Formats: sequence, structure tokens, C-alpha cells
Amino acid sequence: MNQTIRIIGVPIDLGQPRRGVNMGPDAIRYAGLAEHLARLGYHVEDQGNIHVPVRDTVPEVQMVTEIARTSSACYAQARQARADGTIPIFLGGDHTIAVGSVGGVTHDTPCGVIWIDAHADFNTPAISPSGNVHGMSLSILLGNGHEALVNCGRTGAKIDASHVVLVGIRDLDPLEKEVLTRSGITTFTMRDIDEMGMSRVAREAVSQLSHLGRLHVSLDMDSLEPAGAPGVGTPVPGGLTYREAHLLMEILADSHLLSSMDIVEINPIMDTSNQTATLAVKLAVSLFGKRIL
Ligand code: Z70
Ligand code: MN
Ligand code: MN
Ligand code: MN
Repeated sequence: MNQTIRIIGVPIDLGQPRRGVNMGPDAIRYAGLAEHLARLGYHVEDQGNIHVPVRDTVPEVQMVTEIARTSSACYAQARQARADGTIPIFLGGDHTIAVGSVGGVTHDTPCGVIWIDAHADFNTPAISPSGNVHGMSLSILLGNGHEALVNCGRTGAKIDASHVVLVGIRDLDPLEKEVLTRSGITTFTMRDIDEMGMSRVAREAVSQLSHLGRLHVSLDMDSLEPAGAPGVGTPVPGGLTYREAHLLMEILADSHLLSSMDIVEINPIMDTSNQTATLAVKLAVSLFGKRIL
């Protein structure tokens, strides 16, 4: 019996100001995600997209309500995907999709989360300089922030601070930095990756989370060096190289603990020739077990 991967599109762009991220799911599909995973031997099913209202039709005061509505639908899909014994891959959309995806996959049992991002997404409404909800997703999952989002799917925190590891971090807001430090979350910044090497970083991440028995990878494509991944809302210089990102995926694959994934923040309007989605597909293929030799 082949394992089943279930693709779930979440075309949400309500967590940040730029149009275009809503086209992420189709850009990733067009780059051949399903075909490449099928070639690895998986049975792949595509559930299509969760309905999200068009940004231009949502008044600013309704934004959090609509994000919560989408998150609940995403939570339900995540929970169902697990109940059906499949491996869900959530295609964003901005990083607010993790509120529902991580929430849903942890409905019955906890799960280790590897959050790969230039940012920590650890703001709250009280400290966020921008107010953009995609910069708050991880904080929401730990139980802090907009109530409608914190209580999406089930009441309160969805994950424990010790069950998440951040990788690739290089852009934090001043107060976000303080709150992140106090949280005790294991964080591998770009400096850590430069000093330790990705191999050690990836192995330490796995070893901290392996007692949980499974891993969710939340891949924000702005973690990568913008030269190879220009199709994101806010490119930040000094990111993961192609080789570092693949090595991370390969070491995570070796753990055999992968049970779900998000691919987020791809903005096809900012991209050239769909190269960011193409890179995301290659990384997913490494994560789901393609070996060079
Ligand atoms: C900033 C904020 C952010 C992208 C997350 C940035 C957040 N810390 N940006 N992902 N692309 O607005 O909270
Ligand atoms: Mn993010
Ligand atoms: Mn980011
Ligand atoms: Mn534990």
C-alpha cells in the first residue's frame, strides 16, 4: 500500500498587504508538485482550494474574522487528512494558513514543528509594528493574540514552545525579539547556520523533536536567498542557499517522521518564470524522500 499525500490549497492573502500570494497554490500546482511526488511512489490526491474571499471585497475591520473563518476550514481539512491516514501538504497563501494546518494536525496528539522562515512570525497585536497577521501566526499557535484565531478549531494554545524549532531567522522586530527570547523556543538564526553548518542545525532540530514521533514542516519561501526565490512578498537578503535548503530537507527526510507540510508566501506576481514555486516543489521532493544515490 502506497502512502497517500493530500494536497490542500489555501489561497489566502488577508494576513499581509500585497495581492498575489493568493495565487500561490496554482503556481505550485503548475510547477508539478503532484506529478513529482507521484514519481516518488506516493498516491497523490488534490482536494482543490479552500474558499477564501477576494481581498478587495473584505473591509479592514473584517480581516481577522475572515482569516479565522479560513483557518477553521483549514483546521477541519487538516484534521480530516490525519483521520484518513494521509500526509497533507497545505499550499499557501500567506503564513496565516499555519494557524489552521498546525492546529488541525495537532487535534489529537502533539507534533514537532519545524518553522523555516526569515521571520519568527512571533508578533502579537500589542507589539506588531505592521499589524499584519502573517507576522503573528506562530505566536497565535502558542496561545497569544487575536482571540478568534487563538481559539480556532479548539480553545487555546495548539503547540508547546518546546515542540517548535525555528530555522533561517534573520529579520525580527524589536519587541518580537524580546518575546521570542523569553519564550525559550529553539531558534537557529542565519548566524547559527553559518557558524554551525546546516548539517548540525538540522540534526539538532530533529533530535529535539523526535520524541513526539512525527514532524510538521512549515516552509516559508522567504527563508531562501532571494536570488533563487524572488517570488515572495518581502525578500530578505542573506537567506538559505539552494544547497543548505536541500540538505535540511534531506536530513529531515532521513528522520522518517514527516507527517505534514506547509508551503507558504509564494507571490507569483513578484516572481520570474515561476522559479520560486519550482524551487518549492524541488524542496518538497527532497523532503518526501528523493535521494541522489
Ligand atoms: C514583520 C511583521 C512577515 C513575511 C512574515 C514581518 C512579518 N515581522 N513578513 N512573513 N513575509 O510585519 O510582523
Ligand atoms: Mn512566515
Ligand atoms: Mn517570512
Ligand atoms: Mn515534549
